[in-house]
Amino acid sequence: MIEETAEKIRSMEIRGAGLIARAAASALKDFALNVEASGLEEFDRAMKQAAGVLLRTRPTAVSLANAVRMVIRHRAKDLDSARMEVIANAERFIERSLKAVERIGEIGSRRIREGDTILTHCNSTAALAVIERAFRDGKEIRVVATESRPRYQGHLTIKRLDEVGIPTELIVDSAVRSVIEDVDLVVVGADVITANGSLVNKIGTSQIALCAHEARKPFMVAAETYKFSPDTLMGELVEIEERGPEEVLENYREFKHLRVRNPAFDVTPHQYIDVICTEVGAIPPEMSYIIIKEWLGWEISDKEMQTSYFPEKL
Ligand code: RI2
Repeated sequence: MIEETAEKIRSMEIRGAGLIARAAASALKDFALNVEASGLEEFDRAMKQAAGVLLRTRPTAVSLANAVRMVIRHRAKDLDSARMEVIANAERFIERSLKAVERIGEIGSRRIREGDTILTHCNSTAALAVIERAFRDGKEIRVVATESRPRYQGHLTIKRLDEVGIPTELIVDSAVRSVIEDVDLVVVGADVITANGSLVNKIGTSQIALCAHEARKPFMVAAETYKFSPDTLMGELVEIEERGPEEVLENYREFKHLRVRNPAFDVTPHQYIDVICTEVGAIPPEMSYIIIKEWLGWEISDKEMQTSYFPEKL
């Protein structure tokens, strides 16, 4: 079950930062339910090993690390209570995560006005929640969606918007600057928000933010609190996942002097972000530390913080 879910996340059959986190929580729940262990120590060891397999699938998404950590942490003193606690943790995480997306839709949609044209990039459940909520509230809106090469997650976005009934234009990623004057605001999701409020999101996001900044168009990020990275408080840099060259150029092997690069994410500096809509409120990026401290429970001085939560240190 763990390996199966890990493979689906690796191959991006399961994708999107929130979905990955929920899938990991659900896999850990099943694992906790079924794993054979003679005692608490063996159970913890098995849980950590399973967590490591999931964590190694997609290195950038902090939602995965936050979910795994929230699920496997327990204070139980015996095997049965530990099992129950882990299962309850997983259920709580999944429920809260789904509620968070709904609440983000509610909060974020307040920034969308009647007649707005919204540009979005890639395929984000949280960003779509904002857009769909505005539409359901009766606002007449339009969307411009990018293709989001090389994996074309933009196609998932236009499919969803079409089902909902929102008029949408599809553009190639490089057309953003040409159309930005027709756009009223940008709404994107997040893979990671760092302690200083910068955004790590699908490759191309930072170019869009730059265009929006130049054109003085508001740039909104829709992100659950578990997309904020406690690790960055201790100066850790977010690892940017590099995916295979075949995603960009199928016949890349035919070239002798070519190296195809495929970074999956890029970093948008906090100066280009107007607001981050979370389930606990719409905050300026500079307030990210508060989210990490108050909502994720990490402090700069935290001892445990020094050890981070990557597999080998779990
Ligand atoms: P939600 C996606 O990553 C995109 O970068 C998207 O903006 C982000 O996850 C957030 O998605 P990928 O898995 O959690 O397609 O809002 O690489 O759905």
